[in-house]
Amino acid sequence: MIPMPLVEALRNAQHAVIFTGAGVSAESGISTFRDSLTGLWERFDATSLATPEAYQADPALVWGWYEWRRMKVLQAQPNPAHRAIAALARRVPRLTLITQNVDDLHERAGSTEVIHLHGSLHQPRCFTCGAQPDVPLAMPDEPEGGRRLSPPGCARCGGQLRPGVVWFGESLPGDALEAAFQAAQQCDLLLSVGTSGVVYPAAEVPGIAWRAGAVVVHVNPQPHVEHPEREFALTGAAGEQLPRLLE
Ligand code: BJW
Ligand code: ZN
Repeated sequence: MIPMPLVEALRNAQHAVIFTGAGVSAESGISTFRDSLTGLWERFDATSLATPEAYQADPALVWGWYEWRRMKVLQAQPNPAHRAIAALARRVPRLTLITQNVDDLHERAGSTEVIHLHGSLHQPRCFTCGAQPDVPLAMPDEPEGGRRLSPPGCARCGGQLRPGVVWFGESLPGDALEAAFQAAQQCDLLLSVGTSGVVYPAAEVPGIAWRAGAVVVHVNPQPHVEHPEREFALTGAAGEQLPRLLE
């Protein structure tokens, strides 16, 4: 059963925010970061792969790992959770979709104007001059974790391309962060879907909405609810829970 106050909040919502993390893509076969055994940071060392220092120390290791991840995303399909989110946007007067994910599965499910707080696997850029050329995927099939692969050179400045994601210690894109915080401040309902909420500043988004008076809902097999009076949990997989909101 969906809790009655949540049904009411959905029915009355004028501006809903959906804030997603890796869990929304889990049912598409894309690994989360911190789930035990399967999470990327359980199997791979984040400091050797997801920092600017790691890229500078060993660009081929980092580029090859991210190209493996890009390949996994290109082979995956949106799941019922991505599709339910796209459908919800047609039901509420205004919906802002904010994702921490670097995949493009929301867009492929039909969502538009997605705010990507942590960049995209699909938009590499030059480490030196910031140019964003199209880079065809080099490999149709790769071993788990990818293989060392030298990053392509930049046609404009001769520098090296890097994955277009936000690594630890890097600033988030300012326009995206500003738009996300503003939407959280203004919304009356926020659904936080499939995120552990441990990575800042993105993790501030649900709290901003809650403090501004919004109803906050966590869709997660292991939800974390702090303020039960205006915060709810839909406990379970996003691909099962989100379609129920459309019934
Ligand atoms: C399901 C499910 C299903 C499973 N259905 N649900 C304050 C204190 C301490 C440290 C910091 C701080 N402020 C900033 C920092 C440093 C750092 C940080 O936050 N560290 C924390 C880990 C402590 N932040 C940064 O460095 C950020 N930059 C920054 O702050 O700049 C300012 C600055 C500059 C200079 C110096 C210092 C500060 C940048 C953070 C960038 C994060 N990047 C990553 C990698 C992106 C590239 C890549 O993809 O490789 O982003 S880390 C990784 O975590 C990725 C994700 O977007 C992010 C969040 O993870 P997410 O999505 O929540 O996934 P999981 O795995 O954690 O959770 C999955 C959830 O799904 C779980 O809850 C499951 O239960 C659930 N689930 N199956 C629904 N079927
Ligand atoms: Zn360049």
